[in-house]
Amino acid sequence: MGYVQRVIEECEAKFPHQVYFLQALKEIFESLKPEIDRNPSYEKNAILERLVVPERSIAFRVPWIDDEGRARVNQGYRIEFNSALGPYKGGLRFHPSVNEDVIKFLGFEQILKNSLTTLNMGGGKGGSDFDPKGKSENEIMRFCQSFMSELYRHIGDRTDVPAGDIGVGGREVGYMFGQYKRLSNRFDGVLTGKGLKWGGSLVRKEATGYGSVYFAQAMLEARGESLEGKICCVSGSGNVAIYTIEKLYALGAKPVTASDSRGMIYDAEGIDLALLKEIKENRRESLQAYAQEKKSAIYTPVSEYPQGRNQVWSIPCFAAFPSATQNELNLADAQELLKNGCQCVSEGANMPCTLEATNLFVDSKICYGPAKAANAGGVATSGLEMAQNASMSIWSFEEVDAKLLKIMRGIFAHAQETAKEFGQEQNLVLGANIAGFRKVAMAMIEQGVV
Ligand code: NDP
Ligand code: 2IT
Repeated sequence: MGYVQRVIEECEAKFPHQVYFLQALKEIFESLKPEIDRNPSYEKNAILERLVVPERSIAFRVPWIDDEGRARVNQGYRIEFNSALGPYKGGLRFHPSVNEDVIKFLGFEQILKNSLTTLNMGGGKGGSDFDPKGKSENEIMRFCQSFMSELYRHIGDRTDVPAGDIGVGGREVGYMFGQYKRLSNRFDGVLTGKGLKWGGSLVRKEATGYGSVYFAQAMLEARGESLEGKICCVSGSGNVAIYTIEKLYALGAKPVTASDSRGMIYDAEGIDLALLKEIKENRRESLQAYAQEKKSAIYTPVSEYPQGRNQVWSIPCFAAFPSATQNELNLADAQELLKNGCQCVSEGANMPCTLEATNLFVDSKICYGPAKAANAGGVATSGLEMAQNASMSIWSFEEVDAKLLKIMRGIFAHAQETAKEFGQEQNLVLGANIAGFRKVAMAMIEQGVV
């Protein structure tokens, strides 16, 4: 049995219930095979066995008091996966589905994603099974303060720098930063995605969505294509989806869908971005409100999705931007997209496509940007926020945006070059995984068995 297969099987035996972690692991390791076969030094240095075990896993109790005065408890996590390239870096997710498996898959992906950015960041991820939906402003604040009351002792601007993810945006980062500062008595760049008046970077809020569109643009340009005038389908309606839609409009494309956990909208006139922002960023309401206010929009609730399949992927489009959550696009969705002529998929969310859908997109040779490449703009701009904090400087919107564009184009070129080495120029899954892995593995070898 080959080295890669042996480590996959060991992980399957050790963590049979960690289905998301095993899914991410298989996608990555399968594509590393040709690189591993060429270099016996990886096995000699036990790189894969070391890579799959987090350097440190922290699980903790998060007690808080709700508005009725009842004591409530949630589970908190921070998994500090790999620091070969720099301080642990990665978001915090607050969602009822969060468990160790989810945080492990996200942290594992983050190692290679951060490597691709070319900035010095290791990989980590954290979060809680806390559900922000239906909670008052004060409950959110008390929860964030309690979460940080434990987390603060594990993080630091040169140790571990968390940020946002699902359910964690500027508001939550603010409450967590306030509590960190109070407990540590330090104003450090210990979180990214901070408010613009107190250490945040311009473009961080927009970065993941903008980056995902920049990545699509780079893939298409390499084939003499563009997004201009093209119909696009976006899923999600949170941070990543909103700024994906904003950048699609800026490049002359027409985004016609959005979704949330309760349903989806199809607006043939093009999504009204100002209305979407008002409903999601200010009022924090369901997308149903969009359809009530905009007559050209058709709203389909999840209960009416045929066979439970996300209706977003049934709308014919040139390019698709899955930007909500993991496994939101399955094999049947991928087949339908291709049947309807879809030429490009850029993953804003982490692992939004099932393994079968990913394999079909790769085999079909359309432009397919895997998450760790296509959505790396968010963490890359977090890295730019860290650089500004460390040098006490503030860069303009144009300056940060130009750096983001350059990083995204660089990631595309690096992934494509790497794929070409293996005779598979179009396979950016292979290219991104190997390009990200090489740098981490070399750093681990050079730093010895630690
Ligand atoms: P937000 O919380 O801002 O938005 C998430 C969106 O996805 C909401 O519309 C939400 O609907 C929907 N959603 C979440 N979970 C589910 C679910 N289980 N089923 C259906 N819909 C769901 O998060 P982000 O936009 O920040 O994150 C979206 C994705 O992008 C995630 O995969 C995240 O890991 C990834 N990502 C985020 C980055 C960032 O910088 N924020 C960077 C790189 C990747 P509802 O409002 O109803 O819950
Ligand atoms: O998945 C991700 O890359 C993020 N949620 C962003 C992490 C970060 O540190 O900015």
